[in-house]
Amino acid sequence: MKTAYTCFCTDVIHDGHLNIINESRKLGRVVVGALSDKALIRFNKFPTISQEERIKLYRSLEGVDEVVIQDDMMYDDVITLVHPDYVVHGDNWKEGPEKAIRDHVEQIIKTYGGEVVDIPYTYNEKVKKIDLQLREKLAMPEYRRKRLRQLLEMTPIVKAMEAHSGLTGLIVEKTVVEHEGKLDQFDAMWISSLCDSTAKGKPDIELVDMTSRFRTIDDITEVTTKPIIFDGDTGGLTEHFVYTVRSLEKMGVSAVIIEDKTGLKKNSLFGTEVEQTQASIEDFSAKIAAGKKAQLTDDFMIIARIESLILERGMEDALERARAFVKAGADGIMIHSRKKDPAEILEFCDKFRSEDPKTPIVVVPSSFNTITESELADHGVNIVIYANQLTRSAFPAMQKTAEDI
Ligand code: SPV
Ligand code: MG
Repeated sequence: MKTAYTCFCTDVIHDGHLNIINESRKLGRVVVGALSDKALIRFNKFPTISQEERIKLYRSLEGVDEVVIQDDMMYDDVITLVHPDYVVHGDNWKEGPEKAIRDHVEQIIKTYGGEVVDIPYTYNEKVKKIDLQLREKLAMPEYRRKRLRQLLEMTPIVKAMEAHSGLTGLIVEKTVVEHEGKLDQFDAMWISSLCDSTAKGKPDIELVDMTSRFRTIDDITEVTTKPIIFDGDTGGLTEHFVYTVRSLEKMGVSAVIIEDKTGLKKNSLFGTEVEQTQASIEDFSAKIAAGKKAQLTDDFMIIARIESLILERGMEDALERARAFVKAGADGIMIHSRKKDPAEILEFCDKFRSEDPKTPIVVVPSSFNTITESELADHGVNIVIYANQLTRSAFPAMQKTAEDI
């Protein structure tokens, strides 16, 4: 008997999936692959039920003979395991980034006489409604908020891209590319103070107030589902920060990063070219502790950003602060640098990791931009933030268009 294989990456079964099973039954024994959590995330589909629940769901479907886990979104592992005569899929994978997967599968199974079978994609009102309901579920504050912690558990490195408007939020939400034979995407959004200020034509000096920053979050959450890391600048007065924490939690933001500066904050990339003052370890620790005490959910994260390398205060100062801020309750440490060479960042990560194997490390490779995500992950980095690239690329393009016209 021949084997027909189909891969499901859904939490809800609709007419389209049932149609694929029926068509597969006509070809032979039906094996369904459940795409693993890890692969789903890379594929821009965040699971709302567990991998085990998905397997149970697929097993319960009439006409399914076997369910296997598919860990590789390019199908290499399951093709070796199942050796299917047919790989059945909706014909929507003939276009867009998924075409890379189809081409790859076809190339491998052709070598032993296997065939790809494209079934006309089912898109009726019921399917549309289910799609929409799943998206809404991911967008709701209680789901969105916990997603960053879930991602930290499930993926080797979380990739966040800046967003400062509904439109840039949509770009981060929807961008999926094929790279070296795999699909890739961003996991989260960074609401950068620099970009939020720049979009308003203002300097990055905590001049754009929290009410306005929250409005930006609102614009973004209305049209996206991905988790949000908020650039909280210095966090302001501790008495204000405790309110900010609760407001961010309520909006479904997953984390706030606050930097250990005091007085008039300027953008870190100015370094020592402008006057900037680092907060004392005691004062900043007290701010973190107050924020942790104020938060209502266990999901929310307060991440402490250390400016010692930016302000040339040395590695030991950075490490001493990291220890103190974790002790004060920080859920993560962001270490920043404006050097082109990543050496000092990697040295910090290695030293911090040798004493603290767990606390997430965040980096922003704007200056040290030749390093790769996997190199950073090898040094213990958990979150990489592309902090201002959309703004930096859009601004000269708009200026040039204005000049041309
Ligand atoms: C931001 O994006 O506003 C940041 C990161 O704080 S940086 O611009 O590198 O300081
Ligand atoms: Mg900032």
